[in-house]
Order: sequence, then C-alpha cells, then structure tokens
Amino acid sequence: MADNLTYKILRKHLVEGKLLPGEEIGIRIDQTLTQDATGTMAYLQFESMGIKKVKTEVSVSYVDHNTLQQGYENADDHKYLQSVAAKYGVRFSRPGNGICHQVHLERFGKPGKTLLGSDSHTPTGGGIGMIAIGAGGLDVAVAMGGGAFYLTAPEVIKIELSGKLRKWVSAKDIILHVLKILSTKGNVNKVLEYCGEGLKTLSVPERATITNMGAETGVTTSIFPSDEITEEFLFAQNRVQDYQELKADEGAQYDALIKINLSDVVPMVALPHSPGNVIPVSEIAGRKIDQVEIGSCTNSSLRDLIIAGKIFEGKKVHPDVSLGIAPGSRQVFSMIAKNGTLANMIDSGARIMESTCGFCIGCGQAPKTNAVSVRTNNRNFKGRSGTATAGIYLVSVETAALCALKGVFVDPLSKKADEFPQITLPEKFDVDDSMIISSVQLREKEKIFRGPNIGQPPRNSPLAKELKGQIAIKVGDKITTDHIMPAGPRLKFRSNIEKYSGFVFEGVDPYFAQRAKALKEKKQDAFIVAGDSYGQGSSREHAALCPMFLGVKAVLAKSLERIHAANLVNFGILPLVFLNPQDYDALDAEDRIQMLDLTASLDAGKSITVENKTKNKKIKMNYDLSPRQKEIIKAGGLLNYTKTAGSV
Ligand code: MIC
Ligand code: SF4
Repeated sequence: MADNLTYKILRKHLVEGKLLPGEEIGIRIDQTLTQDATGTMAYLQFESMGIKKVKTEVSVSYVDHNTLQQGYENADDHKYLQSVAAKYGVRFSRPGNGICHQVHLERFGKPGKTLLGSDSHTPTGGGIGMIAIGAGGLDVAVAMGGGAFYLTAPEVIKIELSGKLRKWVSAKDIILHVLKILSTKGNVNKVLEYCGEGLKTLSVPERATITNMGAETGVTTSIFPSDEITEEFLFAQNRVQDYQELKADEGAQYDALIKINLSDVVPMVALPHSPGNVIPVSEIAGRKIDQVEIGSCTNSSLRDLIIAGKIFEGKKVHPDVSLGIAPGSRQVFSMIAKNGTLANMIDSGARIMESTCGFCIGCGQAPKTNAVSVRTNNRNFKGRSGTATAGIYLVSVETAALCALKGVFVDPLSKKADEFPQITLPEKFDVDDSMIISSVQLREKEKIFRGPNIGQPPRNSPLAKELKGQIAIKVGDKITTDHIMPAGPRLKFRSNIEKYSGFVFEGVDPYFAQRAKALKEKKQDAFIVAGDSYGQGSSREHAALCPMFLGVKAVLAKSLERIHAANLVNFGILPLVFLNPQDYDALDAEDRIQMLDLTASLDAGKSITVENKTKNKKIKMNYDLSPRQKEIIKAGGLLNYTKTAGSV
C-alpha cells in the first residue's frame, strides 16, 4: 500500500484503531515536551497517576513562557518543575536555555518519531520530519506514563512546492500564503504534508517556521520529508546519527492538493486580530508603526537573526519605533553574540531580551494605547499583547526589520534583489547542552519542591444523568483560548486553579466567574454557548480546567477546535454542537436550560435534547465523541477514567 509520509509514521506507531480518515486511533508517543505554563499542571497530574518513571524515549520539561518572576510564583514553579523532572526521569531545560520548540528542534527532534507537546506549536517538529502534535497537559502526562495518545486519523493535504522564493521573501510568507488559502477555520483533523521540488530550497528552521504556524489553520500537524537538508541540519547540531531519509511512497494518496509556486509568493502580513487576515504587505506600505518585535518560536532561528542583524548593520531604528529582539534559544543567542550580529542589533537601538516567549505571550513589551505593533510571531488575537486597543501585524523577519528602520510598513520587494544580505550559515553550530539537566544527573531521592502557589489539580465528579441550570455566557465566533483564559499578567496563577479560575473570560465578561460560582453554590449547572471555531489557539487545558472548576458542564457551540474539544472531554465537560446552527439564536445568556435523559442519549448515540425553560423551546445538540470519550466524560474526566480503566 502506497502511504503518504503522515500515514507511514502513524502506521508505525499505531496501537489502537483503524488507520482510516475519521476513525479514532491510538498512537505510541516517542517524545514529549512541556513548557512551564502548561507543565506544572501536567506534572501534578502525572504525579497523581502513581507512575515511577516516564516511559517515553525522551521527555523534556522547558521553562520559557513565564520567566519574568515578578513575585515568587514563577520561581517556585520553576523549582517544582526542576525537582519533579529529577524524580521522574525528565530532562529539564533551564530558564534562559530557550523557547521549547526552537530548542527541541535543535537538540532532540528526530525524523520519523512522534512528539506530543503541551503546547499548540509542537508541530514545529514537523520541520524535521516528525509527527509532532500539540495537546493538553493531561494527554501529555498520560503519554509520559506510556499511555497511547488518541486522535482522529486525519485527512492529508498535499502541499506541492515548486520554484524558489525571490530575495526578500521568506518562509514566513509561505505560511502566511497558506493561511490566506486555508484560513483559520474548517481544517480540523487534517495534516498538511509538504513535498515537491521547492523543498530543496528550504532549510530545516525555515521548514519549522512553516510547520509551526501551520497550527493557526487548526490542522492536527504539518510535516516535511527528511532529506539531505535535514541531514545537514542534524550534522550542524552534532546529531547526524539521528538522521534517516523519509518520504512518501511513490504514488501515495492524498485527500486534497494545493500547489504553490514559491516564485509567486510575495511578502505577506496578517492584520489584527486573526492570523488568517492575510494580505500582501504592499497593500499597507507607508502606514505608520509604533513597535517592532522580532523573535518567538516562529522566527528566531540563527538564520532569521543573522538576516535581521545584517539589515540593521550601520543603521538606526526609527525614532518613533520601539524595537525588541528575543533570540529563540541560548544556542542562537550565543552564536549571534560571537559573530557580530548582536552588536549590529544593539548599535541600531534594539532592546535585547531573554530567549523566551516574552512579548508573544504578553509577558512584557505591551505596546502603547492604539499602537500598530509589527511582530514576527504567529498569533495576533485581540489583547494578547497586553494592550487591548493595540493592533498586532504578523510578518517575516525581513519585513519587520525594514519596518523598524523606516517607521512605516515597507514592502521588502521594493528593495533591490542585490541589496538582500548575503549570509552563510556555519557548517557546525555551537552545541552546549549544559543548561539541559539530563537524566544522567538525576537524583533519585530528590524531594519535590512545592511553593504555596501550587495546588492539587481539581477533579470533576462523574456526569449526572441529567443537567439543569443556566447559560452563564453566550459568545460569538472564533473565541480563542486567550479569551477564555487570559495569559500575560495572569500567567503566574497557572498552578493555582482556584485563583486562576477567577479570571475566566476576564476580557469578554469580567463578571462571568462570579456568576458561575453563584450558580455552583445554588447547585445549578453552568453552560457556555458559542459560535464557530470555539477554543481556537493555544493548547492550554486551563481553558477547560478552570471553567470545570467553576461548575461548567457543557459547551454548546456551532463548531469546536481540536485541542480544546479534547481538553473539554479530558475534564468531563460535554462538547456539544448544534444540529441546526440556527438554533444558536434560540439560546441567550441567563436562559434556564435542562438536558434530561443525557446519559441515556449518549449511550444510545442519539442527539441530546436541550429544553430552554425560559423560552419554552426545544433544540437538538449533536456530538462527535468516540465510545472511549463518552466513557471519559461519564467518569468525570480522564484522570478519573484512567484510574478506573487502569489504562496507563
Ligand atoms: C500560546 O502560544 O498561546 C502558548 C502560550 O504557547 C500556548 C500554551 C499556553 O497557553 O501555555 C499554546 O500555544 O498552546
Ligand atoms: Fe511561546 Fe509564543 Fe511560541 Fe506560544 S507561540 S510557544 S507563547 S513563542
């Protein structure tokens, strides 16, 4: 049978189910990654499973999101993560060592392996030929314990690249181009598999920029073959032994085909407030800007920063622009410090920041009121930068650097091709893993450090036969997990669910948490009503865990995004979709609703009837749940289910 690359790797890792698009399958996970903002909960959950050591080939705990340490909470979390890693055989990448996806690509990514990460940009690993998937922390905890990861076997879209990018156009423009074609909606349970002659022109970090931001389309993951370019990258990282050639079988089948001639791609920009609002930069050339931020897991490789440094060489940042730069990893930081790039940046007036997520997650660099902020990261949701009135524009490093110098949007194609910086990357990168505490250095008896901000992960109760209560909030389309669970200054409460729950929907409706709590006290169930693509964006399971803590029992939406829907199931919240999308209009905030015969309908595979007692109306809700997921919901979530099923 001629398999595409996605199915080749999935087939090798299949432990349950039939490998047919749409079927639920279980796969073995070779590697896991966590980051601090999702990691504390993941390890607390792992601890509660009572397993002695992680059972994966490689598990790495990164600290990159939450490093500002204003107050003791972050520092306590870091120490907890370090000590829990030591106990269970997880490698610990210390704060300062870099952004999880960039470091994982450099130091651990292996073609042909599966990687599960508690971060939605885990597909970055697809740039090196892995099946790399983002998931909630609890799924990652189960995988660390040797349990399978369950997903819907995807449809595979072939993206055939031909030609070669013009000077001043880069990988970021390719993925923005793909986002323009696919948008951020309607791509759930699909994989983007890249192939074609154009591949040969893209290095591994460039491929990783593409697979990283592929997450914004909503696909399960994206993948590139592993070829001589992959080998070159692994050689540069002193890991050539990890190389193997991987590609789709001759004559492999795909579910759809998109052809892109790289020579036609132009510099693109995603306008506020969605990564899918893509237009050519030329359309807004000349518009004034206030801030430029270069970095994040999308665009902070050595190649990207050397290009930026060359553009800045001998020039000064425009006086109206604040320019920030955060290298993606300590390896990149150290190499640009040695090769003169950093000096060019500093001399131009750039503000240099740590190798962390920083501005991308709203940890610092919040722009001024009504600012136009030009950034190289992957998300521009309203308010994520820390300034609700600011507009974030997502671009390539080339575009960002030119904008910083001019103070206005610049179309890089307005520059001459021979003005493009000539760069050569070193054959060997500086490899120094001293900031990764490896299993060899683990101390078996290390005591786990727990600061006062760390609490036990709460559990849900088993699903009642019927639900009765009130719609606690009604929201529109494309509600992201940043809307549900804000990050930025609230990030430091990720390990304290009671406290963090107080901020659910903070920017949408500051009284939501209070209202939900009041319902809970009155023993009334709370419900969320939503439009299309509910739960876009990050993998943060707190967007399910905290509403669960407040008493939310079901989400009634027009459609739901993959990772969030899985997180809802993991915490025992019913993810329901309108049988008839117009019924969205039949429900309003504060309506009293009930679902009788709930478990009976679920068992029988029948739609669920929702009675709106306030409006005296009945509507039908559907669900896309496998038999296993139904059992998880009935048990009140994956932790309860795992205990009873003994499946890890
Ligand atoms: C993001 O980019 O939104 C984050 C912050 O990395 C999240 C994870 C989190 O919320 O901790 C993600 O992408 O999953
Ligand atoms: Fe960090 Fe931003 Fe990447 Fe998320 S998208 S992992 S916050 S750099």
